[in-house]
Amino acid sequence: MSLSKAELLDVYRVMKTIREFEERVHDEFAAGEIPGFVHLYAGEEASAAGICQHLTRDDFIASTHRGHGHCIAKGVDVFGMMAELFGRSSGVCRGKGGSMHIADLDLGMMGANGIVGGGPPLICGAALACKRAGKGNVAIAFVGDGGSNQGTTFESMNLAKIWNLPAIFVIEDNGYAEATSSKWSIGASSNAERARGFGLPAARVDGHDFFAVHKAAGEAISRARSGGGPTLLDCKLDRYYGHFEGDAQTYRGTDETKKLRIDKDCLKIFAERATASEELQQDELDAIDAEVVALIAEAIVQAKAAPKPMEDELLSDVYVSY
Ligand SMILES: Cc1ncc(C[n+]2csc(CCOP(=O)(O)OP(=O)(O)O)c2C)c(N)n1
Ligand SMILES: [Mg+2]
Repeated sequence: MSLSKAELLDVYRVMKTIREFEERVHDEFAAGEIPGFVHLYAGEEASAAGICQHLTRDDFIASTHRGHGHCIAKGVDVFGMMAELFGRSSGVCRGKGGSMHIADLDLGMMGANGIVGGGPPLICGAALACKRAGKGNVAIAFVGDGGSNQGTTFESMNLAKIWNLPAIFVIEDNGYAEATSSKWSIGASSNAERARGFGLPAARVDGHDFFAVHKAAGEAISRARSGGGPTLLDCKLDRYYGHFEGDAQTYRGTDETKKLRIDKDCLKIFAERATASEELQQDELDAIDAEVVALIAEAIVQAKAAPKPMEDELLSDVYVSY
């Protein structure tokens, strides 16, 4: 499945936007500018980009507590996201949700989620709606390795199978659930093996390699679109930062993250492949880098300048009005 030049440039822009967003949020959080809990996605960009590159705004995704990358890849506005993190009224949830509740239902982005394992049941509902509507749309849950051990994930795989839903479960195995290693916490030999136990086709994928994720996702999504049912993708990848901002990471080797940035940088791997094949030129990528750096810097300036929600808005948008 080859991508056009415009698509390749778009993929790089998405991955770079996620990386820059996360690096700047890391600095702003350390400076005490961002309230609440923040979990960064830096290092995992190829997964969000490789999956969402196949989607339209009529397809659905459900995310996790580590949701910024999924939101950006699904097209959520980075100005609204940044303002949301800063708790400002121009945020996508009017500054009342913060990092773990970013959602944009108009884009099929069903939300980041503070409940580990909360996404799989949600996408079963969305996938059932897609199936009933009959337009070939799909619903995808991103799930961490920790979330993959939740009963909700197992029940959802089973439900997706018996109802033959256009649902895809993307396990983002970044090696840890907080400080618990996925090397010993996942039964069977892998999540792919577990999924096969439920009767789902499954593939193990190098989550640092955009092209590998994109290919596996393409097969799973086209099967789901044409009525072939659910799939699980088991993506092995790494997070560059701690579980949350402020995590001392005593459970990681001293140079583990330093080495990851050298050996396992999905942006670098993508750029090397795309320039070696002469599909893209380095100066085109440099130009995107400069544009993205300026964009995120401006998003921070605007977020800081935006007002906080007013006291009389405290109870609005808390519950849906029917
Ligand atoms: C139901 C539930 N149990 C526990 C927690 C606390 N918690 C938050 S994140 C996390 C670990 C999640 O690990 P993983 O699914 O691998 O995602 P990652 O943080 O690695 O992206 C836990 C246990 C929670 N938020 N929800
Ligand atoms: Mg994890």
